[in-house]
Amino acid sequence: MGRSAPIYIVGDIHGHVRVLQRLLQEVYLINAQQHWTGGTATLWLLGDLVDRGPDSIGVIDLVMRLQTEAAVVGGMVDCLLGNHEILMLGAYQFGRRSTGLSSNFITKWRRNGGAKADLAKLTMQHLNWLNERPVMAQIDDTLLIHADSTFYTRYGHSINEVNETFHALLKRSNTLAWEELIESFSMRGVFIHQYSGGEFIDRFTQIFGGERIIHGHTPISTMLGGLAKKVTQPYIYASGRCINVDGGIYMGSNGFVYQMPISQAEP
Ligand SMILES: [Mn+2]
Repeated sequence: MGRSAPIYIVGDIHGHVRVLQRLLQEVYLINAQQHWTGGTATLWLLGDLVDRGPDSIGVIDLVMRLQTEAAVVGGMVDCLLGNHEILMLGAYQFGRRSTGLSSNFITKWRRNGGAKADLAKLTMQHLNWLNERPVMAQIDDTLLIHADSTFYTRYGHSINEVNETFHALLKRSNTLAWEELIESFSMRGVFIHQYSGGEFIDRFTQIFGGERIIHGHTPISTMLGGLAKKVTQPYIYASGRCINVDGGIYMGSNGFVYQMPISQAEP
């Protein structure tokens, strides 16, 4: 069975709720009142909803509500966890505690664009919702991840295993494990590496399945040079096997929504 409803992918929003509203309106997934009008469409956000921008909690609220509204009409909205969700959750849970190996959790988060007022706005609903989000997903032959990094393999060798390991870790108060996760989740740029990128893509897709990878995390202008403002579309590289959807909204890009092409393969 081929899928018929369109699938949309959105990269790192980083607190820019008005940009997200505009982007979703432009592809008719929401109306001017910010309600879901996408019908049975699927919308995936690839993480880093929060930090650096003006209204992180507003972004979470919007995505949570759209998830509920979409489900009612047979659509689907979901979001992967990015490193900034983990940074914020760590700051919330551990505050100024430190493992002694590096700065405490609040300082680390603030240094990465965390806004202190957001911690007080986080409700149990937000926390429970964030704690349940996946870190990896697959659509047809395409893997969805936040970071252009292979660190995911440290947490499991299947999508389910990685998601379950993350969820178990987030429930524990093991500050060392959290710190290690935050450190390794900040790595980037593996798949575009001039000599070894292709090999990393091969190994990654051999382990997790799929033919290609869609990721965010590394603004396209950081990857290619130039101004974020000029970035208006995904960056497809590694002979089409990698698609970077991080427009660099917090650096001044207007952002974009990536619509996945309909798969030609019939199972
Ligand atoms: Mn990130």
